[in-house]
Amino acid sequence: MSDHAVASSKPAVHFEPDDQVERLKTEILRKLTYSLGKNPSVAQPHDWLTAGILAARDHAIDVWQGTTKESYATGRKRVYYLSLEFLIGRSLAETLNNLGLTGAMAQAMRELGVDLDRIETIEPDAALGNGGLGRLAACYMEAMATTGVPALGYGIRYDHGLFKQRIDGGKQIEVPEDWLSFRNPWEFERREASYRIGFGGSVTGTTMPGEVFWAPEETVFAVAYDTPIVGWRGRDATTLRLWRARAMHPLSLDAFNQGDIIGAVAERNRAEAISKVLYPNDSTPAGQELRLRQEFFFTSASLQDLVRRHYRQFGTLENLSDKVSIQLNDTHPSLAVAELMRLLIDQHKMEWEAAWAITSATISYTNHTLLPEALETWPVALMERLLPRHMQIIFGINARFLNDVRRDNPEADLATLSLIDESHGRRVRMAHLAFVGSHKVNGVSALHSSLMKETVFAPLHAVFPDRITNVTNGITERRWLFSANPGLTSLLQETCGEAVTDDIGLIRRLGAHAGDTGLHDRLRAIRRANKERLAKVIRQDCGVTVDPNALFDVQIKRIHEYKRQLLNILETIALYDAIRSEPYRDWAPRVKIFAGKAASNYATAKSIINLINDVAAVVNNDITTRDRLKVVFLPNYNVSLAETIIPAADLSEQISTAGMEASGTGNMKFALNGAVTIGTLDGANIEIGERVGEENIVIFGMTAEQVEAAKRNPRPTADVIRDAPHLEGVLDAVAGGAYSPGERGRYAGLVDGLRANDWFMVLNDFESYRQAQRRIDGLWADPATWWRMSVTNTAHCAWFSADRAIREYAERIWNVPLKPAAQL
Ligand code: 26V
Repeated sequence: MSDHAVASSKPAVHFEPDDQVERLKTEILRKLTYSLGKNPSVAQPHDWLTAGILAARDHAIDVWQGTTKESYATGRKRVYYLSLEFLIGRSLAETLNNLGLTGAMAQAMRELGVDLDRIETIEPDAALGNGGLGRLAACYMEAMATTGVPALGYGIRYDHGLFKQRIDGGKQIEVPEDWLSFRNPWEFERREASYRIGFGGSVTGTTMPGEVFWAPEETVFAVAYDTPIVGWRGRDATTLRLWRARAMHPLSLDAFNQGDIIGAVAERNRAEAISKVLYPNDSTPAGQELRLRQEFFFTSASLQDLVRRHYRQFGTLENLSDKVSIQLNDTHPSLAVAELMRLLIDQHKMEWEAAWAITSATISYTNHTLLPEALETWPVALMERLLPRHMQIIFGINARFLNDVRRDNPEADLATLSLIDESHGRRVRMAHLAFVGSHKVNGVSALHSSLMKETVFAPLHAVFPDRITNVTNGITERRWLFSANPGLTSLLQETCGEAVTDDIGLIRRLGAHAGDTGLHDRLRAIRRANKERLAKVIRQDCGVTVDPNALFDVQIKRIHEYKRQLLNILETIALYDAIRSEPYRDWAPRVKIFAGKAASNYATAKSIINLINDVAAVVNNDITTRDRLKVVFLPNYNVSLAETIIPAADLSEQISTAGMEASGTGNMKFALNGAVTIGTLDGANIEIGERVGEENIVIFGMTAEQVEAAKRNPRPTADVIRDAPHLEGVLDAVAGGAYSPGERGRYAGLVDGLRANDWFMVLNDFESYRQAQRRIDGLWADPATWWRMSVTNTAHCAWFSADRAIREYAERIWNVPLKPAAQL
């Protein structure tokens, strides 16, 4: 092979380290000067950040174009990941890390007089999601780039992401988020990729394929914005394509000329409202027309885009399911089933049966919650008004489906199978639509997937026994271990081999050293440094000084009754009482750390935040417990804060009511970073326990089966309280205003609610949880045991890599051929 051939087979981005630094310096200065129009002498930190991002982005583009070219050239099957949420967080550190440019960029910036670590922290979080579902989508985009799955994520480019949370007088205040205020240097606007999205109007014509005519009353444009997401070692990149809504006619000159200024921009405001703001709710489906408009808007734009791309490349849609997989992230994009049918039949003149075969072979659906109140339904009347053609198609799907069922099984209960729920007014069941229109439907943990078969989807499962499958969630170790915890990563490289960052499976070599006290000492030092960093944040954001030697006990996630932050804070009160009644015992010092947002209309969740802060105010000011117990609620939980908190956690609280947390993904991040889990047998906790071993996780509480039984046949509250000796006093204190002296009745309703109906088993699980916490005290007091547990957690959590999850999707759902797998 000639020298030339060798050189050209190298990746596009490859320089010797010194070259890299010099080259990056030049690039940064060029960006500063020619893209931002700034001279280095007057550049502000934000200008350096933007210049750094633009320089990094150039490298990402090289990778991206390589992947795109290869994907066209080989005609490989593509995955389209449709999600109303992508909770990305910051991108500079992760991109540099994946490109292998972190060190060179830091050096280049240093030589330009800039501290990279500092400017990285002023990048705004892209918070285009509420919680687990949105973060999962972000992890999967990066994992698809890493595993070489050709993929495009579709979503909405919200002007305003998830609200910022302030805590004022102990209460949550929502403040609008404005991540685009300095522009978004990562994205490319693609004016040429814009589509018309219709709403309302009427349907005319015959029922023959291609002869149906939908004349929407209203049309808006969807304009694409693309961002490359680079995988590990910069081998491949995926595309995040987010849609922005624009008006067809941004200004009505007629109205303007008549002096009607508001009327002149009315159409524009109505259209652009669609991509204005993320619905900040993961507690109940919004049920509002704007939400349905958002769902259809991004689904239709995405389907039109992928159908057009496919048609251009192959000149036919007959082979769509061989070349395309569409993954629905929950039911939010489930109109894709009807929209794909519409495009195939109305625009491409296909027969119904052929269109249906293609649609269901192409689409698959992930379910993320079984809580009945969370399952989306839309009134038929609203759908008929907003999407008349889609409603017809849904009726058509339903009629054929129910006919087939009736033919095969005349006894079947059609009311439970129907896509239309007739019991609460007529409503379209979006989960049924997604289920029927998919070839595979997956849950996100083993328990969740089996509960799907037994509960919400039992009737559909009986008709399609091979459809439900499980893919337990995963997380990207690049962000959640390598980037967030560089200290631990270096130790892992040293102990398990440098290759651990390419093959996370090697992390299990650490297990051989689980009892090595020398290793424990090093881990303790790493954790200690991470805790000091978090302690600083706590001091800044909560005004509370905490001791990094104390056990950091962490519960960070959305505030929800089923996640049971209330159980945690009630047990904290019991501990506080116990310390006060025996102040001379050698209590293990603890810092109770909470963070999380409550949906703005979720009164109980907000009241729980208030209680945590009220308890914090009392506990933190009590000199009896001063060195032993601190309680903090860190405001404005987001991806970046999680990256600081997780590597500093000793104890991970995963205490949902069994059967209610579909999977959890925070649980995996903590365990991989070496925190010990206290948790219920719920979601992926069960699988974490299976991997780390039952002696390395602290499990308490009722099982999902016991919860079901207790809901059907509740125990009298008096009995429950009698069996939990410390509970009565805690409840009385909270209800009586001991923690809210300024407003004694503040928590009366909260406590009355628990006493009247313990739906989430807070009282029922209290004693078991309290005892589990005392077991934790014992384990913590014995460092050799504690650190053995910690090491074993890290050593056995490689399986929770998002790469493993993506490989399972690729093999079992998408049928996408894989590049060779690393061992997990
Ligand atoms: C939850 C609930 C709970 C109660 C009432 C209504 C309601 C509505 C929506 C939701 C959650 C929305 C979907 C979601 O974010 N699910 C989360 O998905 C994660 C990724 O699969 C998973 O790890 C979490 O367990 C699951 O809650």
